[in-house]
Amino acid sequence: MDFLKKYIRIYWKKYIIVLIFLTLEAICDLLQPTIMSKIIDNGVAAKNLNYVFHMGGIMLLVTVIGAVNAATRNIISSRVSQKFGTELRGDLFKKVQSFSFDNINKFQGATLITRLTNDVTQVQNFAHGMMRIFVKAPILCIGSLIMAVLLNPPMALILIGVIPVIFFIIYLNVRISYPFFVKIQIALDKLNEVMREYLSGVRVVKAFNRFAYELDEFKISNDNLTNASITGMKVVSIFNPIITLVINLGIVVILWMGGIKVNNGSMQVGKIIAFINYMTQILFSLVMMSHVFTMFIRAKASAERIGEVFDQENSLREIDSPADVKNIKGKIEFKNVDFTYSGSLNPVLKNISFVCNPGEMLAIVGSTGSGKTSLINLIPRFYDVTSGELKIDEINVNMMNLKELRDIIAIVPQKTMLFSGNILENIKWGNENASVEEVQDAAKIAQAHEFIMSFPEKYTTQLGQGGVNLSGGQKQRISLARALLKKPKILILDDSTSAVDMTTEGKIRRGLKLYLKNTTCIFIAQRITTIREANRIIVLDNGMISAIGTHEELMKNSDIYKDIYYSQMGREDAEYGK
Ligand code: TTP
Ligand code: MG
Repeated sequence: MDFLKKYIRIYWKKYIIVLIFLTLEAICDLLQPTIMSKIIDNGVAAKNLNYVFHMGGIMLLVTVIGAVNAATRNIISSRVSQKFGTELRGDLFKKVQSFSFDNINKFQGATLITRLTNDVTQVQNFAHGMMRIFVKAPILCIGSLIMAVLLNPPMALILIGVIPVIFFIIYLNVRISYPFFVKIQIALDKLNEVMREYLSGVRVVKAFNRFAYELDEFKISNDNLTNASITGMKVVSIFNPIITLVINLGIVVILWMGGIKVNNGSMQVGKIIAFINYMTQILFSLVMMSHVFTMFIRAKASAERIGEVFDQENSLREIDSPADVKNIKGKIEFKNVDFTYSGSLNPVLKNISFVCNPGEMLAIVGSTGSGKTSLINLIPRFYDVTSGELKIDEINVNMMNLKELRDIIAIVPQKTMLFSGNILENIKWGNENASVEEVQDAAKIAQAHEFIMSFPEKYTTQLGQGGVNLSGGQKQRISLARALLKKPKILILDDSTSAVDMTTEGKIRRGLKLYLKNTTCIFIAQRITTIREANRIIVLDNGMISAIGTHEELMKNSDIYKDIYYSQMGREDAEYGK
Protein backbone atom coordinates (compact mmCIF):
# COMPACT_ATOMS: atom_id res chain seq x y z
CA MET A 1 0.00 0.00 0.00
CA ASP A 2 2.84 2.32 -0.87
CA PHE A 3 0.48 4.53 -2.79
CA LEU A 4 -0.83 5.97 0.50
CA LYS A 5 2.56 7.53 1.29
CA LYS A 6 1.96 10.30 -1.20
CA TYR A 7 -1.22 11.39 0.55
CA ILE A 8 0.32 11.10 3.99
CA ARG A 9 3.05 13.48 2.81
CA ILE A 10 0.45 15.94 1.59
CA TYR A 11 -1.92 15.81 4.52
CA TRP A 12 0.05 15.06 7.69
CA LYS A 13 0.23 18.69 8.79
CA LYS A 14 -3.53 19.14 8.55
CA TYR A 15 -3.94 15.85 10.36
CA ILE A 16 -1.82 17.11 13.28
CA ILE A 17 -3.97 20.26 13.46
CA VAL A 18 -7.07 18.07 13.57
CA LEU A 19 -5.51 16.01 16.35
CA ILE A 20 -4.93 19.13 18.44
CA PHE A 21 -8.58 20.10 18.05
CA LEU A 22 -9.64 16.55 18.86
CA THR A 23 -7.56 16.53 22.03
CA LEU A 24 -9.08 19.82 23.19
CA GLU A 25 -12.53 18.44 22.40
CA ALA A 26 -11.86 15.32 24.45
CA ILE A 27 -10.53 17.36 27.39
CA CYS A 28 -13.74 19.44 27.37
CA ASP A 29 -15.80 16.25 27.40
CA LEU A 30 -13.74 14.91 30.28
CA LEU A 31 -14.14 18.02 32.42
CA GLN A 32 -17.91 18.08 32.31
CA PRO A 33 -18.84 15.24 34.70
CA THR A 34 -16.39 16.56 37.31
CA ILE A 35 -17.80 20.09 37.06
CA MET A 36 -21.28 18.64 37.35
CA SER A 37 -20.42 16.64 40.44
CA LYS A 38 -19.05 19.82 42.03
CA ILE A 39 -22.27 21.70 41.20
CA ILE A 40 -24.36 18.94 42.79
CA ASP A 41 -22.24 18.36 45.87
CA ASN A 42 -21.06 21.89 46.68
CA GLY A 43 -23.90 23.88 45.12
CA VAL A 44 -27.17 21.97 45.15
CA ALA A 45 -26.55 19.83 48.25
CA ALA A 46 -25.09 22.81 50.17
CA LYS A 47 -27.88 25.08 48.83
CA ASN A 48 -25.23 27.52 47.58
CA LEU A 49 -26.92 29.15 44.57
CA ASN A 50 -24.00 31.45 43.82
CA TYR A 51 -21.73 28.46 43.47
CA VAL A 52 -24.23 26.80 41.13
CA PHE A 53 -24.29 29.90 38.90
CA HIS A 54 -20.54 30.31 39.00
CA MET A 55 -19.79 26.67 38.13
CA GLY A 56 -22.73 26.57 35.72
CA GLY A 57 -21.04 29.44 33.84
CA ILE A 58 -17.78 27.51 33.71
CA MET A 59 -19.61 24.41 32.51
CA LEU A 60 -21.29 26.44 29.78
CA LEU A 61 -17.93 27.88 28.75
CA VAL A 62 -16.36 24.43 28.57
CA THR A 63 -19.28 23.20 26.47
CA VAL A 64 -18.99 26.16 24.11
CA ILE A 65 -15.23 25.66 23.72
CA GLY A 66 -15.86 21.97 23.05
CA ALA A 67 -18.55 22.76 20.47
CA VAL A 68 -16.44 25.38 18.65
CA ASN A 69 -13.54 22.93 18.59
CA ALA A 70 -15.75 20.16 17.26
CA ALA A 71 -17.21 22.37 14.54
CA THR A 72 -13.81 23.64 13.37
CA ARG A 73 -12.37 20.16 13.44
CA ASN A 74 -15.35 18.84 11.51
CA ILE A 75 -14.93 21.44 8.79
CA ILE A 76 -11.21 20.69 8.42
CA SER A 77 -11.59 16.91 8.55
CA SER A 78 -14.45 16.89 6.01
CA ARG A 79 -12.45 19.05 3.64
CA VAL A 80 -9.30 16.98 4.04
CA SER A 81 -11.05 13.64 3.57
CA GLN A 82 -13.03 14.87 0.56
CA LYS A 83 -9.91 16.29 -1.05
CA PHE A 84 -8.03 13.09 -0.31
CA GLY A 85 -10.81 11.03 -1.91
CA THR A 86 -10.94 13.27 -4.95
CA GLU A 87 -7.21 13.13 -5.43
CA LEU A 88 -7.05 9.38 -4.94
CA ARG A 89 -9.84 8.84 -7.47
CA GLY A 90 -8.12 11.21 -9.89
CA ASP A 91 -4.79 9.43 -9.55
CA LEU A 92 -6.45 6.06 -9.99
CA PHE A 93 -8.22 7.25 -13.10
CA LYS A 94 -4.96 8.54 -14.51
CA LYS A 95 -3.34 5.20 -13.78
CA VAL A 96 -6.16 3.32 -15.48
CA GLN A 97 -5.88 5.62 -18.48
CA SER A 98 -2.24 4.68 -18.84
CA PHE A 99 -3.20 1.00 -18.94
CA SER A 100 -2.61 -1.06 -22.03
CA PHE A 101 -5.34 -3.40 -23.26
CA ASP A 102 -3.46 -6.20 -21.58
CA ASN A 103 -3.58 -4.42 -18.24
CA ILE A 104 -7.29 -3.73 -18.55
CA ASN A 105 -8.03 -7.30 -19.56
CA LYS A 106 -6.52 -8.41 -16.26
CA PHE A 107 -9.27 -6.64 -14.32
CA GLN A 108 -12.41 -8.51 -15.21
CA GLY A 109 -15.83 -6.96 -15.56
CA ALA A 110 -16.86 -4.07 -13.44
CA THR A 111 -14.14 -4.39 -10.84
CA LEU A 112 -12.18 -1.34 -12.00
CA ILE A 113 -15.29 0.77 -11.60
CA THR A 114 -15.98 -0.64 -8.13
CA ARG A 115 -12.40 0.07 -7.18
CA LEU A 116 -12.60 3.64 -8.41
CA THR A 117 -15.84 4.34 -6.58
CA ASN A 118 -16.77 2.10 -3.68
CA ASP A 119 -13.25 1.19 -2.60
CA VAL A 120 -12.06 4.78 -2.69
CA THR A 121 -15.10 5.76 -0.62
CA GLN A 122 -14.24 3.11 1.99
CA VAL A 123 -10.68 4.40 2.34
CA GLN A 124 -11.93 7.97 2.39
CA ASN A 125 -14.46 7.13 5.13
CA PHE A 126 -11.74 5.60 7.21
CA ALA A 127 -9.54 8.67 6.74
CA HIS A 128 -12.45 10.80 7.88
CA GLY A 129 -13.13 8.43 10.78
CA MET A 130 -9.52 8.71 11.88
CA MET A 131 -9.94 12.45 12.12
CA ARG A 132 -13.22 12.20 14.02
CA ILE A 133 -12.89 9.50 16.59
CA PHE A 134 -9.66 7.67 16.16
CA VAL A 135 -7.66 9.71 18.68
CA LYS A 136 -10.58 11.07 20.62
CA ALA A 137 -11.80 7.64 21.68
CA PRO A 138 -8.54 6.53 23.35
CA ILE A 139 -8.13 9.94 25.00
CA LEU A 140 -11.69 9.75 26.31
CA CYS A 141 -11.24 6.20 27.47
CA ILE A 142 -7.94 6.71 29.31
CA GLY A 143 -8.94 10.20 30.47
CA SER A 144 -12.20 8.92 31.94
CA LEU A 145 -10.33 6.19 33.72
CA ILE A 146 -7.87 8.68 35.23
CA MET A 147 -10.66 11.04 36.25
CA ALA A 148 -12.56 8.14 37.81
CA VAL A 149 -9.49 7.08 39.79
CA LEU A 150 -8.99 10.67 40.95
CA LEU A 151 -12.63 10.82 42.07
CA ASN A 152 -12.54 7.66 44.12
CA PRO A 153 -9.82 5.04 43.78
CA PRO A 154 -11.66 2.08 45.39
CA MET A 155 -14.69 2.53 43.13
CA ALA A 156 -12.45 2.82 40.08
CA LEU A 157 -11.68 -0.83 40.69
CA ILE A 158 -15.15 -1.63 39.33
CA LEU A 159 -14.15 -0.01 36.03
CA ILE A 160 -10.99 -2.04 35.95
CA GLY A 161 -13.19 -5.11 36.31
CA VAL A 162 -15.76 -4.06 33.69
CA ILE A 163 -13.50 -2.66 30.94
CA PRO A 164 -11.61 -5.89 30.12
CA VAL A 165 -14.92 -7.76 29.91
CA ILE A 166 -16.28 -5.22 27.43
CA PHE A 167 -13.00 -5.29 25.55
CA PHE A 168 -13.29 -9.03 25.26
CA ILE A 169 -16.92 -8.88 24.06
CA ILE A 170 -16.02 -6.30 21.41
CA TYR A 171 -13.09 -8.42 20.32
CA LEU A 172 -15.37 -11.46 19.98
CA ASN A 173 -17.90 -9.36 18.10
CA VAL A 174 -15.33 -8.20 15.56
CA ARG A 175 -13.82 -11.65 15.22
CA ILE A 176 -17.15 -13.34 14.58
CA SER A 177 -18.86 -10.65 12.50
CA TYR A 178 -15.93 -9.66 10.28
CA PRO A 179 -16.18 -12.69 7.95
CA PHE A 180 -19.85 -11.89 7.45
CA PHE A 181 -19.04 -8.33 6.50
CA VAL A 182 -16.53 -9.60 3.97
CA LYS A 183 -19.30 -11.82 2.60
CA ILE A 184 -21.65 -8.84 2.40
CA GLN A 185 -19.04 -6.96 0.36
CA ILE A 186 -18.61 -9.88 -2.03
CA ALA A 187 -22.39 -10.33 -2.37
CA LEU A 188 -22.69 -6.62 -3.10
CA ASP A 189 -20.02 -6.86 -5.79
CA LYS A 190 -21.87 -9.74 -7.39
CA LEU A 191 -25.19 -7.91 -7.29
CA ASN A 192 -23.61 -4.89 -8.99
CA GLU A 193 -22.16 -7.15 -11.61
CA VAL A 194 -25.52 -8.80 -12.41
CA MET A 195 -27.22 -5.43 -12.54
CA ARG A 196 -24.58 -3.92 -14.82
CA GLU A 197 -24.61 -6.91 -17.12
CA TYR A 198 -28.37 -6.75 -17.38
CA LEU A 199 -28.38 -3.03 -18.14
CA SER A 200 -25.65 -3.24 -20.77
CA GLY A 201 -27.34 -6.17 -22.47
CA VAL A 202 -30.92 -5.11 -21.96
CA ARG A 203 -31.73 -5.15 -25.67
CA VAL A 204 -30.59 -8.72 -26.07
CA VAL A 205 -32.33 -9.78 -22.88
CA LYS A 206 -35.58 -8.38 -24.26
CA ALA A 207 -35.03 -9.83 -27.73
CA PHE A 208 -34.48 -13.32 -26.37
CA ASN A 209 -37.07 -12.99 -23.63
CA ARG A 210 -34.55 -13.99 -21.02
CA PHE A 211 -36.31 -12.09 -18.24
CA ALA A 212 -36.92 -15.21 -16.20
CA TYR A 213 -33.24 -16.13 -16.35
CA GLU A 214 -32.09 -12.62 -15.47
CA LEU A 215 -34.66 -12.47 -12.69
CA ASP A 216 -33.34 -15.74 -11.30
CA GLU A 217 -29.77 -14.46 -11.46
CA PHE A 218 -30.80 -11.30 -9.72
CA LYS A 219 -32.82 -13.18 -7.12
CA ILE A 220 -29.89 -15.43 -6.28
CA SER A 221 -27.52 -12.48 -5.85
CA ASN A 222 -30.10 -10.49 -3.98
CA ASP A 223 -30.87 -13.40 -1.63
CA ASN A 224 -27.17 -13.96 -1.04
CA LEU A 225 -26.78 -10.34 -0.05
CA THR A 226 -29.83 -10.53 2.23
CA ASN A 227 -28.63 -13.70 3.93
CA ALA A 228 -25.13 -12.38 4.48
CA SER A 229 -26.50 -9.09 5.83
CA ILE A 230 -28.99 -10.81 8.13
CA THR A 231 -26.37 -13.11 9.60
CA GLY A 232 -23.97 -10.20 10.05
CA MET A 233 -26.65 -8.15 11.73
CA LYS A 234 -27.68 -11.07 13.93
CA VAL A 235 -24.17 -11.26 15.36
CA VAL A 236 -24.15 -7.54 15.98
CA SER A 237 -27.61 -7.67 17.53
CA ILE A 238 -26.53 -10.34 19.98
CA PHE A 239 -23.37 -8.56 21.05
CA ASN A 240 -24.65 -5.00 21.39
CA PRO A 241 -27.20 -5.82 24.14
CA ILE A 242 -24.56 -7.91 25.94
CA ILE A 243 -22.27 -4.88 26.05
CA THR A 244 -25.12 -2.72 27.36
CA LEU A 245 -25.96 -5.38 29.91
CA VAL A 246 -22.40 -5.50 31.23
CA ILE A 247 -22.17 -1.74 31.47
CA ASN A 248 -25.52 -1.55 33.24
CA LEU A 249 -24.39 -4.21 35.67
CA GLY A 250 -21.36 -2.01 36.35
CA ILE A 251 -23.66 0.95 36.96
CA VAL A 252 -25.76 -1.12 39.35
CA VAL A 253 -22.64 -2.09 41.28
CA ILE A 254 -21.53 1.55 41.40
CA LEU A 255 -24.96 2.65 42.62
CA TRP A 256 -25.02 -0.09 45.22
CA MET A 257 -21.54 0.61 46.53
CA GLY A 258 -22.13 4.36 46.20
CA GLY A 259 -25.37 4.06 48.11
CA ILE A 260 -23.56 2.42 50.99
CA LYS A 261 -20.82 5.08 50.89
CA VAL A 262 -23.29 7.97 50.76
CA ASN A 263 -25.17 6.43 53.65
CA ASN A 264 -22.12 6.24 55.85
CA GLY A 265 -21.04 9.70 54.70
CA SER A 266 -17.79 8.74 52.99
CA MET A 267 -18.95 9.84 49.47
CA GLN A 268 -21.18 12.50 47.91
CA VAL A 269 -24.05 11.99 45.43
CA GLY A 270 -22.50 14.22 42.74
CA LYS A 271 -19.38 12.08 42.62
CA ILE A 272 -21.44 8.98 41.98
CA ILE A 273 -23.24 10.69 39.09
CA ALA A 274 -19.86 11.81 37.72
CA PHE A 275 -18.61 8.29 38.10
CA ILE A 276 -21.49 6.87 36.08
CA ASN A 277 -20.88 9.53 33.46
CA TYR A 278 -17.26 8.55 33.12
CA MET A 279 -18.26 4.96 32.89
CA THR A 280 -20.64 5.66 29.98
CA GLN A 281 -17.95 7.74 28.31
CA ILE A 282 -15.61 4.79 28.53
CA LEU A 283 -18.28 2.56 27.04
CA PHE A 284 -18.92 5.07 24.31
CA SER A 285 -15.25 5.31 23.42
CA LEU A 286 -14.81 1.54 23.38
CA VAL A 287 -17.74 1.11 21.02
CA MET A 288 -16.29 3.91 18.90
CA MET A 289 -12.97 2.13 18.79
CA SER A 290 -14.64 -1.06 17.67
CA HIS A 291 -16.34 0.91 14.88
CA VAL A 292 -13.02 2.38 13.84
CA PHE A 293 -11.61 -1.08 13.85
CA THR A 294 -14.33 -2.44 11.57
CA MET A 295 -13.86 0.56 9.35
CA PHE A 296 -10.15 -0.12 9.35
CA ILE A 297 -10.64 -3.72 8.26
CA ARG A 298 -12.96 -2.72 5.43
CA ALA A 299 -10.69 0.14 4.39
CA LYS A 300 -7.69 -2.16 4.48
CA ALA A 301 -9.36 -4.58 2.09
CA SER A 302 -10.31 -1.68 -0.16
CA ALA A 303 -6.86 -0.13 0.03
CA GLU A 304 -5.38 -3.44 -1.04
CA ARG A 305 -7.71 -3.57 -4.02
CA ILE A 306 -6.71 -0.02 -4.94
CA GLY A 307 -3.06 -0.88 -4.41
CA GLU A 308 -3.38 -3.68 -6.95
CA VAL A 309 -4.38 -1.14 -9.57
CA PHE A 310 -1.49 1.17 -8.70
CA ASP A 311 0.93 -1.75 -8.68
CA GLN A 312 -0.02 -2.87 -12.18
CA GLU A 313 3.01 -2.32 -14.26
CA ASN A 314 2.18 -1.00 -17.66
CA SER A 315 2.76 -3.89 -20.02
CA LEU A 316 3.75 -1.40 -22.72
CA ARG A 317 7.23 -0.17 -21.98
CA GLU A 318 8.18 3.27 -23.19
CA ILE A 319 11.80 4.09 -23.79
CA ASP A 320 13.38 7.22 -22.37
CA SER A 321 14.70 8.77 -25.56
CA PRO A 322 12.21 7.91 -28.28
CA ALA A 323 13.01 8.16 -31.95
CA ASP A 324 11.94 11.20 -33.92
CA VAL A 325 8.76 10.55 -35.90
CA LYS A 326 8.25 13.99 -37.45
CA ASN A 327 9.18 13.01 -40.98
CA ILE A 328 7.49 9.64 -41.05
CA LYS A 329 6.34 8.70 -44.52
CA GLY A 330 4.19 5.79 -43.45
CA LYS A 331 5.96 2.64 -44.55
CA ILE A 332 4.90 -0.31 -42.43
CA GLU A 333 6.95 -3.45 -42.12
CA PHE A 334 6.09 -6.69 -40.30
CA LYS A 335 9.08 -9.00 -39.92
CA ASN A 336 8.45 -12.55 -38.67
CA VAL A 337 5.84 -11.31 -36.25
CA ASP A 338 4.23 -13.78 -33.85
CA PHE A 339 1.53 -12.71 -31.47
CA THR A 340 -0.15 -14.46 -28.55
CA TYR A 341 -2.68 -12.83 -26.22
CA SER A 342 -1.37 -12.93 -22.68
CA GLY A 343 -3.03 -15.69 -20.71
CA SER A 344 -3.54 -17.72 -23.87
CA LEU A 345 -1.32 -20.50 -25.15
CA ASN A 346 -2.13 -20.49 -28.84
CA PRO A 347 -0.55 -17.85 -31.03
CA VAL A 348 -3.13 -15.77 -32.91
CA LEU A 349 -0.62 -14.59 -35.50
CA LYS A 350 2.22 -16.71 -36.81
CA ASN A 351 5.26 -15.56 -38.74
CA ILE A 352 3.68 -12.51 -40.35
CA SER A 353 6.02 -10.72 -42.76
CA PHE A 354 5.04 -8.05 -45.25
CA VAL A 355 5.84 -4.49 -46.23
CA CYS A 356 3.28 -1.81 -46.95
CA ASN A 357 4.81 1.12 -48.79
CA PRO A 358 4.03 4.78 -48.10
CA GLY A 359 0.80 5.78 -49.78
CA GLU A 360 -0.09 2.18 -50.55
CA MET A 361 -3.56 0.79 -50.01
CA LEU A 362 -3.36 -2.67 -48.55
CA ALA A 363 -6.37 -4.85 -47.93
CA ILE A 364 -6.64 -7.78 -45.56
CA VAL A 365 -9.17 -10.55 -46.06
CA GLY A 366 -9.73 -13.73 -44.18
CA SER A 367 -12.45 -15.64 -42.41
CA THR A 368 -13.72 -14.54 -39.00
CA GLY A 369 -11.26 -15.28 -36.27
CA SER A 370 -8.34 -15.47 -38.68
CA GLY A 371 -6.59 -12.68 -36.76
CA LYS A 372 -7.23 -9.59 -38.89
CA THR A 373 -8.17 -7.31 -36.02
CA SER A 374 -5.35 -8.70 -33.91
CA LEU A 375 -2.90 -7.89 -36.70
CA ILE A 376 -3.87 -4.26 -37.15
CA ASN A 377 -4.05 -3.72 -33.38
CA LEU A 378 -0.31 -4.24 -33.27
CA ILE A 379 0.43 -1.19 -35.41
CA PRO A 380 -0.66 1.49 -32.89
CA ARG A 381 0.76 -0.75 -30.13
CA PHE A 382 -2.55 -1.65 -28.56
CA TYR A 383 -0.64 -4.84 -27.95
CA ASP A 384 3.06 -5.59 -28.34
CA VAL A 385 4.29 -8.26 -30.71
CA THR A 386 5.31 -11.46 -28.93
CA SER A 387 8.27 -11.96 -31.21
CA GLY A 388 9.54 -10.49 -34.44
CA GLU A 389 9.68 -6.86 -35.41
CA LEU A 390 7.15 -4.23 -36.40
CA LYS A 391 8.66 -1.15 -38.00
CA ILE A 392 7.32 2.10 -39.34
CA ASP A 393 9.80 3.78 -41.71
CA GLU A 394 12.60 1.51 -40.48
CA ILE A 395 11.97 2.50 -36.84
CA ASN A 396 10.76 -0.20 -34.51
CA VAL A 397 7.45 0.95 -32.99
CA ASN A 398 8.84 0.10 -29.55
CA MET A 399 11.38 2.88 -30.05
CA MET A 400 8.70 5.49 -30.54
CA ASN A 401 6.85 7.62 -28.06
CA LEU A 402 3.38 6.07 -27.72
CA LYS A 403 1.52 9.32 -28.05
CA GLU A 404 3.51 10.39 -31.11
CA LEU A 405 3.03 6.97 -32.67
CA ARG A 406 -0.72 7.12 -32.16
CA ASP A 407 -0.79 10.68 -33.46
CA ILE A 408 0.35 9.55 -36.88
CA ILE A 409 -2.20 6.74 -37.02
CA ALA A 410 -5.98 6.97 -37.27
CA ILE A 411 -8.03 3.89 -36.72
CA VAL A 412 -11.67 3.10 -37.36
CA PRO A 413 -12.28 0.17 -35.05
CA GLN A 414 -14.48 -2.76 -35.92
CA LYS A 415 -16.78 -2.04 -33.04
CA THR A 416 -17.89 1.55 -33.45
CA MET A 417 -17.52 3.59 -30.31
CA LEU A 418 -19.07 7.02 -30.06
CA PHE A 419 -19.33 9.13 -26.95
CA SER A 420 -22.01 11.27 -25.32
CA GLY A 421 -21.99 14.77 -26.75
CA ASN A 422 -23.07 16.07 -30.13
CA ILE A 423 -21.99 14.85 -33.57
CA LEU A 424 -19.58 17.75 -34.10
CA GLU A 425 -17.83 17.05 -30.82
CA ASN A 426 -17.56 13.38 -31.69
CA ILE A 427 -15.99 14.00 -35.07
CA LYS A 428 -13.67 16.57 -33.55
CA TRP A 429 -12.04 13.84 -31.50
CA GLY A 430 -9.98 13.46 -34.66
CA ASN A 431 -8.71 17.01 -34.38
CA GLU A 432 -9.89 19.42 -31.72
CA ASN A 433 -8.74 22.47 -33.65
CA ALA A 434 -10.41 21.60 -36.92
CA SER A 435 -12.66 24.23 -38.49
CA VAL A 436 -16.30 23.55 -39.26
CA GLU A 437 -15.41 23.29 -42.95
CA GLU A 438 -12.78 20.65 -42.27
CA VAL A 439 -15.25 18.66 -40.20
CA GLN A 440 -17.81 18.89 -42.98
CA ASP A 441 -15.24 17.88 -45.61
CA ALA A 442 -14.35 14.78 -43.61
CA ALA A 443 -18.03 14.02 -43.11
CA LYS A 444 -18.64 14.41 -46.84
CA ILE A 445 -15.96 11.86 -47.75
CA ALA A 446 -17.39 9.50 -45.14
CA GLN A 447 -20.85 10.05 -46.68
CA ALA A 448 -22.08 11.26 -43.32
CA HIS A 449 -22.74 14.89 -44.21
CA GLU A 450 -26.01 14.24 -45.95
CA PHE A 451 -27.72 12.31 -43.20
CA ILE A 452 -26.32 14.62 -40.54
CA MET A 453 -27.85 17.62 -42.37
CA SER A 454 -31.18 15.81 -42.49
CA PHE A 455 -31.38 15.89 -38.70
CA PRO A 456 -33.24 18.91 -37.32
CA GLU A 457 -30.24 19.95 -35.27
CA LYS A 458 -27.66 18.93 -37.87
CA TYR A 459 -24.12 18.76 -36.49
CA THR A 460 -25.26 19.68 -32.98
CA THR A 461 -27.53 16.65 -32.73
CA GLN A 462 -26.91 15.11 -29.34
CA LEU A 463 -25.82 11.48 -29.31
CA GLY A 464 -27.03 9.19 -26.57
CA GLN A 465 -24.49 7.10 -24.72
CA GLY A 466 -22.52 5.18 -27.35
CA GLY A 467 -24.60 6.79 -30.10
CA VAL A 468 -27.75 4.74 -29.43
CA ASN A 469 -29.88 7.14 -31.48
CA LEU A 470 -28.01 6.37 -34.70
CA SER A 471 -28.17 3.36 -36.99
CA GLY A 472 -25.19 1.03 -37.26
CA GLY A 473 -24.19 2.39 -40.66
CA GLN A 474 -24.57 5.99 -39.50
CA LYS A 475 -22.34 5.32 -36.54
CA GLN A 476 -19.71 3.75 -38.77
CA ARG A 477 -19.69 6.75 -41.06
CA ILE A 478 -19.27 9.21 -38.18
CA SER A 479 -16.49 7.05 -36.85
CA LEU A 480 -14.85 7.17 -40.29
CA ALA A 481 -15.22 10.96 -40.48
CA ARG A 482 -13.58 11.20 -37.06
CA ALA A 483 -10.56 9.25 -38.32
CA LEU A 484 -10.33 11.19 -41.59
CA LEU A 485 -10.36 14.52 -39.77
CA LYS A 486 -7.15 13.47 -38.08
CA LYS A 487 -5.37 13.55 -41.48
CA PRO A 488 -3.14 10.69 -40.39
CA LYS A 489 -0.04 9.30 -42.08
CA ILE A 490 -1.46 5.83 -41.62
CA LEU A 491 -5.16 5.05 -41.78
CA ILE A 492 -6.49 1.75 -40.53
CA LEU A 493 -10.03 0.67 -41.29
CA ASP A 494 -11.31 -2.45 -39.61
CA ASP A 495 -14.38 -3.58 -41.48
CA SER A 496 -15.57 -0.03 -41.13
CA THR A 497 -18.17 -0.01 -43.86
CA SER A 498 -19.69 -3.38 -43.06
CA ALA A 499 -23.02 -1.84 -42.04
CA VAL A 500 -23.16 0.61 -44.95
CA ASP A 501 -25.15 -0.25 -48.08
CA MET A 502 -23.22 -0.99 -51.27
CA THR A 503 -24.07 2.20 -53.13
CA THR A 504 -22.94 4.39 -50.27
CA GLU A 505 -19.87 2.25 -49.78
CA GLY A 506 -18.95 2.83 -53.42
CA LYS A 507 -19.19 6.57 -52.88
CA ILE A 508 -17.04 6.36 -49.77
CA ARG A 509 -14.46 4.34 -51.68
CA ARG A 510 -14.21 6.91 -54.45
CA GLY A 511 -13.91 9.77 -51.94
CA LEU A 512 -11.26 7.93 -49.98
CA LYS A 513 -9.15 7.31 -53.07
CA LEU A 514 -8.70 11.03 -53.61
CA TYR A 515 -8.24 11.74 -49.95
CA LEU A 516 -5.67 9.03 -49.43
CA LYS A 517 -3.07 10.25 -51.89
CA ASN A 518 -0.26 10.49 -49.34
CA THR A 519 -1.69 8.21 -46.73
CA THR A 520 -0.83 4.62 -46.15
CA CYS A 521 -4.06 2.72 -45.72
CA ILE A 522 -4.54 -0.75 -44.35
CA PHE A 523 -8.10 -1.90 -44.43
CA ILE A 524 -10.00 -5.00 -43.54
CA ALA A 525 -13.11 -5.73 -45.54
CA GLN A 526 -15.39 -8.59 -46.39
CA ARG A 527 -16.74 -7.44 -49.75
CA ILE A 528 -14.68 -8.26 -52.79
CA THR A 529 -15.82 -5.03 -54.49
CA THR A 530 -14.09 -3.08 -51.74
CA ILE A 531 -11.04 -5.27 -51.51
CA ARG A 532 -10.16 -5.31 -55.19
CA GLU A 533 -9.58 -1.55 -55.11
CA ALA A 534 -6.48 -2.10 -53.00
CA ASN A 535 -2.97 -2.01 -54.44
CA ARG A 536 -2.29 -5.31 -52.79
CA ILE A 537 -4.27 -7.81 -50.79
CA ILE A 538 -3.20 -10.06 -47.93
CA VAL A 539 -5.13 -13.29 -47.49
CA LEU A 540 -4.99 -14.24 -43.85
CA ASP A 541 -5.78 -17.78 -42.87
CA ASN A 542 -5.71 -19.03 -39.33
CA GLY A 543 -3.18 -16.40 -38.24
CA MET A 544 -0.84 -16.91 -41.17
CA ILE A 545 -0.41 -15.08 -44.45
CA SER A 546 -1.63 -17.53 -47.02
CA ALA A 547 -1.13 -15.29 -50.03
CA ILE A 548 -0.28 -11.69 -50.88
CA GLY A 549 -0.63 -9.86 -54.18
CA THR A 550 -2.94 -7.86 -56.43
CA HIS A 551 -6.46 -8.97 -57.19
CA GLU A 552 -5.38 -10.39 -60.53
CA GLU A 553 -2.43 -12.25 -59.03
CA LEU A 554 -4.53 -13.73 -56.27
CA MET A 555 -7.21 -14.81 -58.70
CA LYS A 556 -4.50 -16.87 -60.32
CA ASN A 557 -2.72 -18.36 -57.37
CA SER A 558 -4.84 -18.23 -54.20
CA ASP A 559 -7.58 -20.79 -53.82
CA ILE A 560 -8.93 -19.16 -50.69
CA TYR A 561 -9.19 -15.82 -52.48
CA LYS A 562 -10.87 -17.39 -55.48
CA ASP A 563 -13.37 -19.04 -53.15
CA ILE A 564 -14.20 -15.73 -51.53
CA TYR A 565 -14.49 -14.09 -54.93
CA TYR A 566 -16.83 -16.61 -56.46
CA SER A 567 -18.97 -16.96 -53.38
CA GLN A 568 -19.62 -13.23 -53.43
CA MET A 569 -19.61 -12.34 -57.08
CA GLY A 570 -22.30 -14.85 -57.71
CA ARG A 571 -24.41 -12.99 -55.21
CA GLU A 572 -23.46 -9.52 -56.36
CA ASP A 573 -23.94 -10.37 -60.02
CA ALA A 574 -27.45 -11.29 -59.15
CA GLU A 575 -27.91 -8.12 -57.15
CA TYR A 576 -26.62 -5.87 -59.87
CA GLY A 577 -27.95 -7.86 -62.76
CA LYS A 578 -24.46 -8.01 -64.26
P1 TTP B 1 -9.53 -11.46 -34.35
O1 TTP B 1 -8.20 -10.89 -34.61
O2 TTP B 1 -10.52 -10.55 -33.71
O3 TTP B 1 -10.14 -12.06 -35.68
P2 TTP B 1 -10.71 -11.32 -36.94
O4 TTP B 1 -10.63 -9.85 -36.77
O5 TTP B 1 -10.04 -11.89 -38.11
O6 TTP B 1 -12.22 -11.79 -36.95
P3 TTP B 1 -13.52 -10.97 -37.44
O7 TTP B 1 -13.56 -11.07 -38.92
O8 TTP B 1 -14.65 -11.73 -36.83
O9 TTP B 1 -13.42 -9.60 -36.95
O10 TTP B 1 -9.41 -12.74 -33.43
C1 TTP B 1 -8.47 -13.74 -33.66
C2 TTP B 1 -8.44 -14.64 -32.47
O11 TTP B 1 -7.94 -13.94 -31.35
C3 TTP B 1 -9.79 -15.18 -32.07
O12 TTP B 1 -9.62 -16.54 -31.81
C4 TTP B 1 -10.14 -14.47 -30.80
C5 TTP B 1 -8.80 -14.07 -30.26
N1 TTP B 1 -8.84 -12.77 -29.54
C6 TTP B 1 -8.53 -12.71 -28.20
O13 TTP B 1 -8.24 -13.73 -27.58
N2 TTP B 1 -8.53 -11.49 -27.56
C7 TTP B 1 -8.84 -10.33 -28.22
O14 TTP B 1 -8.84 -9.25 -27.61
C8 TTP B 1 -9.18 -10.42 -29.64
C9 TTP B 1 -9.52 -9.17 -30.42
C10 TTP B 1 -9.14 -11.66 -30.24
MG1 MG C 1 -12.00 -8.39 -36.55
